[in-house]
Amino acid sequence: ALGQLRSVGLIGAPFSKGQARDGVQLGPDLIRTAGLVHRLREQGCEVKDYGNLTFEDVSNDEPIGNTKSPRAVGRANQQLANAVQRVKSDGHTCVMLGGDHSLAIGSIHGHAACGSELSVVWVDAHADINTPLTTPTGNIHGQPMSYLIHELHTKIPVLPDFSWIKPCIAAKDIVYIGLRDVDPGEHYILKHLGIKTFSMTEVDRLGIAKVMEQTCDHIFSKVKKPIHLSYDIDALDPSVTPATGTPVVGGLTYREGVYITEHICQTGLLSAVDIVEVNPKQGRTEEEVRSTVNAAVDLVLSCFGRVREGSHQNDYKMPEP
Ligand code: 6HN
Ligand code: MN
Ligand code: MN
Ligand code: MN
Repeated sequence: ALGQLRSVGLIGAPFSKGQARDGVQLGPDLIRTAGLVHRLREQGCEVKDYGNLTFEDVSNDEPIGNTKSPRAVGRANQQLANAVQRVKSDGHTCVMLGGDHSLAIGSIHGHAACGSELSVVWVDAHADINTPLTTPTGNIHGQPMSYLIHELHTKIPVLPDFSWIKPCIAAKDIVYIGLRDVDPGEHYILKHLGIKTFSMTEVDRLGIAKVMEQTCDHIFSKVKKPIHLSYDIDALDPSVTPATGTPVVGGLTYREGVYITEHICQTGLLSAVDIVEVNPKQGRTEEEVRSTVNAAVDLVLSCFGRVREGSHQNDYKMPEP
């Protein structure tokens, strides 16, 4: 049957300063143009579109150590955190369309500010858990998790416009799926904190169904916390979603990617979703962009009740001859 009527609050965050490639700020409008709101309503969801945030240019945003554009990233995420908190207090499941993955700082922070402890399911080729001191690139989209985890608090140096950020996630409440490009410092952190990870090796070994069973076993071990799903489109294989800034071969198939969102939907605990790193300027053809954006739309739809077996409304009337 069609999904329980769920209300979705949509926020666009056209932000790109967490990394160097132009174009990722075009993600929110592209995903909307592909019909996201209409298709969510068609499948029985109520949708309130809160529109796009607007981010002011930050002048003299000099790197701190290696870390680039800290002030722009700090301010954009503070705005986003406030917006997500509002969407959640209005009673919606929040969908944040990025933009680059540095936006997870504000999205998760704003979600956590609503009170209850969260589980985070992070679907990505990358772990995005570098600190400003372990980052090999200086790009903050490779760092968001490090600012949010209680256990890493003492490893984070002071950055301008980051002082509002308070760690809000416990290492035991995080599950990673899809990893295949993890930096040495990140690997140390993941092992040292005992964070649950399903790299592509585990996806190969177990299959996606067991990965999702074990993901849920892990995050439901004690109390059932609301789930924050942070979905980097580069988790999928570049043959499916090539229009992204840091593609890595050997990724999730379209079917595995959608299975993850179908399963998370079924838990009934999905409370916020990020869809990030869609970058049309990284597509070499129209078709590459189309395929990437369609996958992003389909992932959101299956977060909110779309199932591949098909569905019908409770009052469906069979046409009589
Ligand atoms: N993403 N680990 C690399 C870095 O720069 O820290 C890549 C990060 C990619 C981030 O795709 O959201
Ligand atoms: Mn990634
Ligand atoms: Mn489950
Ligand atoms: Mn990412």
